[in-house]
Amino acid sequence: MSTTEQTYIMVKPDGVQRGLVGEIIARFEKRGFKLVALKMFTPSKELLEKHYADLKEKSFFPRLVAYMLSGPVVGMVWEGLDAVKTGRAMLGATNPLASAPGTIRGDYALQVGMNVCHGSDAVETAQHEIGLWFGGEVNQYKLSRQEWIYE
Ligand code: RTP
Repeated sequence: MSTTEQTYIMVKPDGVQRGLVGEIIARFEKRGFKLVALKMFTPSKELLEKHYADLKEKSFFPRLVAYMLSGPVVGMVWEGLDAVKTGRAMLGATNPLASAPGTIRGDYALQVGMNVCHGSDAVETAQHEIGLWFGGEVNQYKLSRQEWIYE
């Protein structure tokens, strides 16, 4: 069953440095999703440790945290039909070499440690991440072009 959902999408430090913020926003806008929150900032180590808590036993965890601390990120909340699953599909596989061309990672990345963007992997995870990164605060508004996206 398809449902209207919110997902947390984040342009990672390499995506910001490479000037891919506009491209990533454009892809979500053009697909038909609604932007309900947007913020640029350098995350704290504590926040990253909470965000990636499920990975803390992994050998790559310290490298991952250092990478995410290396510069500002752009966090966003996108809303729409099946936003979580579709957002992940638009990002591509975690390892960019396994990502299909046409996906963000498949078009702009080569290595897992520099994979440009993050996307929530489940509806519950998305709600948790929106709470962590935005204190749960998102905008509520009617998007006029919605009538031309949904039948
Ligand atoms: P993300 O949270 O960034 O959307 O990535 P994901 O769910 O597709 O993948 P996950 O397994 O949760 O990994 C989170 C991020 O950790 C880095 N990573 N490095 N083997 C490695 O060196 C390795 N594996 C994962 C990546 O930045 C990945 O996106």
